[in-house]
Amino acid sequence: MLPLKERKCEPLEKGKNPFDKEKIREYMEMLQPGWHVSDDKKISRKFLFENFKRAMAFVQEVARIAEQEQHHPDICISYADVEIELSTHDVGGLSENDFILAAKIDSF
Ligand code: H2B
Repeated sequence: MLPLKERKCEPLEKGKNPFDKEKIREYMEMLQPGWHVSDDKKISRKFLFENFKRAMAFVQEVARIAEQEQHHPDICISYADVEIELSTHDVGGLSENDFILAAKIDSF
């Protein structure tokens, strides 16, 4: 199996099941520390920067990867702090796509 950051997000059919607790645990182990699971439905991580300009450069890079992968995070920017939230709308929870994008963001 390729490392997560080298995999590609794939479109998922609606109605496919989201990851269960066991799958979430397995995939969380492949991410950097700092990611949190909420309600088994989304993962999030806060990134803190020196200033607004650096935070925005990071957000632009996240946006570029998200468009490339066609998998889109929620992004909350508060001055120099950025929170990334990932969840797969098409399955109503977490899928491999969320963890692939998280691993790519971890590897910036
Ligand atoms: N982003 C997220 N976060 N969840 C999705 O289910 C999703 C997406 N679906 N980006 C993608 C687009 C889908 O509409 C396309 C066809 O791949």
